[in-house]
Amino acid sequence: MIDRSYKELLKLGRFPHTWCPGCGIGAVLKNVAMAMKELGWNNQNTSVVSGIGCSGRMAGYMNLDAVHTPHGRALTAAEAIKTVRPDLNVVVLSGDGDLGAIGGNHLLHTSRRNPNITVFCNDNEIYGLTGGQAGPTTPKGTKTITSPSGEHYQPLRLNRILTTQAPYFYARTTVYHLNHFKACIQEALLWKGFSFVDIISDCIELNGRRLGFKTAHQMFKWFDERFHMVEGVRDHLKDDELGIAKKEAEVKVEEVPVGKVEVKHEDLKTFTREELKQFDGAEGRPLYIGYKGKVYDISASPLFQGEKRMRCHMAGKDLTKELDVAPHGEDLIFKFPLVGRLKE
Ligand SMILES: Cc1ncc(C[n+]2csc(CCOP(=O)(O)OP(=O)(O)O)c2C)c(N)n1
Ligand code: SF4
Repeated sequence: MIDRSYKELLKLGRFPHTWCPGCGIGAVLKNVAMAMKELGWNNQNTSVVSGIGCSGRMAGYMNLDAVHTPHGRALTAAEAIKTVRPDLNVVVLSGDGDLGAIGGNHLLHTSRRNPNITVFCNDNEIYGLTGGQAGPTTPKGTKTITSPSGEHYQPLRLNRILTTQAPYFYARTTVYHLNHFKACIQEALLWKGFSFVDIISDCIELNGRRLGFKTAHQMFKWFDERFHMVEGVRDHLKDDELGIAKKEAEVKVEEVPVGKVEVKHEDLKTFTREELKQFDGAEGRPLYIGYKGKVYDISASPLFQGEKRMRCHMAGKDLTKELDVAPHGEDLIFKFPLVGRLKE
């Protein structure tokens, strides 16, 4: 039986959606929702952000906290959300015009800062919403409403820009190469750092027809002629390649000081839940939390610093349930000193 549970992540009450029949955006939304559902991402742990354009409507159709930003500003909002709520999964769904033209400067600098967010770019090589003008990724020579005798300029090569950063994840796929498309989405969502999936997609109405394609399927076949898949880990992709180029950030492995002895579970200091409550960070007290039977001192966490000591209401408690739904919760905890165990 086909698993349709991904529909829980869609605002079906807002359907029918505004997109033209045959437009590739629907495939992007559906496959992103399917991948999120498989990973257990939901409205408790995930936010989505879009800019403006036909593609920019995607976030609004998701049953998640969604932000519809001004044109070109999706990455600024996404990075801000991730900064104040590092426990959330943050995903950007937008178009090539929104991300690469008016939002191009943010793309340069957000990718450089490498926040842990994923960007899905519906790259239909045109400004769809506004009537089919040439956009930043429109191939040279393409006839559009603003370039009736063929676009003059070379397109912006998103892959070349994004693969010059220190760590990076850039994937190029198409809405036609379904298995490849799904694999890229999944891998990008799991990538720790900034990941960008450039999804070649069709705007059949305001680009395809002008190019002489009668159906979306004819356009898909054209994608198949223009691009081919490559396998394995790459440093970068050539302009006609579909694949993944990535470079991981160097992970610093903390050295265990010589002579440090691992403390056995039974030798750890025990805390009852009542005792734990006293370590609430107030009035200079340390800030402890419980996780899976253990107690960690998270006083040094940046999330609990500053005048307002944000989130102190979460301290002095067993946060196992909360951290288990926060995808990187465990990673956040384990780097803090283990100071005891919870009394069952
Ligand atoms: C500041 C500003 N400038 C221009 C526009 C007009 N505008 C709306 S959508 C768009 C292009 C969107 O292109 P893309 O991101 O490729 O999305 P598509 O519609 O092709 O999916 C433009 C130029 C706007 N809304 N706001
Ligand atoms: S105008 Fe183009 S991009 Fe917009 S919904 Fe229609 S086919 Fe899709």
